[in-house]
Amino acid sequence: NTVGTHNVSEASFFQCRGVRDTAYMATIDTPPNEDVDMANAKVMFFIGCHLGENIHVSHLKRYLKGLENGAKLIVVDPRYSAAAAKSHIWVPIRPGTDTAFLLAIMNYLIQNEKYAADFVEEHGEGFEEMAEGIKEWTLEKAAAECDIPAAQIKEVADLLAANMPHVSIHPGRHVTWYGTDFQRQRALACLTGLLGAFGVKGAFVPPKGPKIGKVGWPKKEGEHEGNLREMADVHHYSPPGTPTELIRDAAITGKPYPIKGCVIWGQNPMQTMPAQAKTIKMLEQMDFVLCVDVMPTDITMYADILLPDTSYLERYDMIKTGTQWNFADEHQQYIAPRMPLVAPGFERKESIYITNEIAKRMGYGDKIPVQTQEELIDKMLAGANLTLAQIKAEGGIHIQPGKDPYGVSEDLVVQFKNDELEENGYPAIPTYIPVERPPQGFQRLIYGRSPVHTFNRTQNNAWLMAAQSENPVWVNDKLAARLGLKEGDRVSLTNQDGIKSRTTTTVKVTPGIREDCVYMHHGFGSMNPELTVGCNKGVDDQSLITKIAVDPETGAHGMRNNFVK
Ligand SMILES: Nc1nc2c(c(=O)[nH]1)N[C@H]1C(S)=C(S)[C@@H](COP(=O)(O)OP(=O)(O)OC[C@H]3O[C@@H](n4cnc5c(=O)[nH]c(N)nc54)[C@H](O)[C@@H]3O)O[C@H]1N2
Ligand SMILES: Nc1nc2c(c(=O)[nH]1)N[C@H]1C(S)=C(S)[C@@H](COP(=O)(O)OP(=O)(O)OC[C@H]3O[C@@H](n4cnc5c(=O)[nH]c(N)nc54)[C@H](O)[C@@H]3O)O[C@H]1N2
Ligand SMILES: [Mo]
Repeated sequence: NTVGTHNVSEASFFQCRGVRDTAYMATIDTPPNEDVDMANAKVMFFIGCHLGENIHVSHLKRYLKGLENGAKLIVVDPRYSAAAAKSHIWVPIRPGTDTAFLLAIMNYLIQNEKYAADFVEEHGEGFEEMAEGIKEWTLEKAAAECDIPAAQIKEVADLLAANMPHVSIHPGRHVTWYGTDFQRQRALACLTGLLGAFGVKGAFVPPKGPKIGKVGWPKKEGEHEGNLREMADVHHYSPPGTPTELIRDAAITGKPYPIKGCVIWGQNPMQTMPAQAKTIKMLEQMDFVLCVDVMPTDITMYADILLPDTSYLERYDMIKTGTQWNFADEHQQYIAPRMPLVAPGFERKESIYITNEIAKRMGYGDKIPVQTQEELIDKMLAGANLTLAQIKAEGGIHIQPGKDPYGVSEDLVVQFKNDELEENGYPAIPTYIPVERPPQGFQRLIYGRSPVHTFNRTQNNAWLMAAQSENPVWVNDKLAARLGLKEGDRVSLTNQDGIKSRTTTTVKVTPGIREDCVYMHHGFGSMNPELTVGCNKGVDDQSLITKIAVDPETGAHGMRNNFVK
């Protein structure tokens, strides 16, 4: 803000959930977070969401409560995930075809008048046009595209219809898969609308959280030119910031202007972004790279200066707020600043100290809003009439009565057709865009979370590495037999561009994955030798993701378009 650059890119948007947020905004005008009332759902519907391996504790609690309460679970995943293992219907879909599946469900529900007609009448916009536009998506057509039985698509649709509106259509989280993801996320939001699954028990229900104050750096005054996205007039539904690919390309080509310095703060773009060779090119042409991290990683190898941040156990941290909104009869709100357990070790400094010292040297000393993290927290808490001292006296967490989150706003509009999208040159109704299929002799590389690790951040944690020290590659049992592979065999992988993994891993032979893909956990195979525990353990999925797919609406990176043998 203060320097005035637009070129800020967060992995959590452009390589994760940004597509989801803006696709829902283009449909219901609000980002969905993961606001599904799973605890009270009659049916939970997951599309490539593998809760239980993907851990967010509060979400997991709601999900487990839902199962305990007898909810039926539908899991759409080419792999037999932990969630699939608990499901009533597992749909082992052909990777990349989910939008076709969703369109067929919607078409079937509409054709057979099994949708929430009153809700659609009251809140829908462009319904007729969408109904007309997706007519071609019969169960049979989708079955052929998705490589699953038509009867199973019907079974899913009927189960949703029989239980609407109390269905949790999970909006997903990591959704940058194929560069066609905005359309799939739009289809999910439209399906939610078709089922009337907003604001009622078990449906999409945004919680009413507590309000705290905001403190920030002043924005640079006056016009700042040089927004790469605006200059290129692309990605009109970009999440906040600049699509990473635009920044990387500008840095490499020097056009429309050179980018010669960068700050990488708590991100690891070497393993987060596809096409590592391009990332290296970008970094090598920089005059200056600053990294702020808690350990040496593959990105810090490229730092001119590496500043050591305090770890989360050594610092005051941002305030966590939320609600216990869906399984206590009483709705509760909480406000909880994270507090240090130990003093910072070695030369580690908290992020506010680092920012302020840099700001002073750059001549922005007079703009510094707070001196310490504690001061920041106190100022934010003032917005809720609280102080840090008070919260400490309350045992570290402040709990207050919450508000009933149920009910549908009269203003809610579900844009089945979005004219503005059309004006910007994108499909106005959810549209299926096929992706390339694996060439002969190759399998699609898909990846996901390890339940015990967090990306590569835990690769130097000796306890977690003892629990899981590498990332076996899941290979379908019939395919393994054809390839002569046995459980535990050590392999390397080569992708369609001839890029070979630097390291090896073992094979996990299982019927729990389709034959056209292989699966591995993300975050392994780090190459920084200073990562004394984690270096060269397992295979880095990102090193094999060399073919880039950019989502036209958002500029986010699709990462499941690569094939390996
Ligand atoms: N191939 C592939 N790519 C992916 C994904 C995938 O599954 N496969 N997942 C995608 C998703 S969903 C996301 S959200 C992104 C995540 O991408 P990133 O946000 O880049 O996440 P990490 O890889 O964990 O990198 C975090 C970095 O921050 C450092 N760090 C940890 N704690 C602290 C701290 O307290 N302070 C500071 N300053 N640094 C800290 C870590 O050491 C690490 O270097 O990656 C995306 N990219
Ligand atoms: N333990 C742990 N938990 C985490 C994290 C972590 O690092 N560790 N990271 C957190 C973050 S930032 C995020 S974004 C979430 C990510 O969690 P999720 O949003 O659940 O995303 P992924 O882990 O990428 O999901 C991978 C699943 O998608 C399936 N899949 C692959 N291709 C397709 C396809 O074409 N169609 C369908 N339907 N499914 C497909 C895979 O088989 C796999 O089961 O996890 C969060 N939770
Ligand atoms: Mo993420």
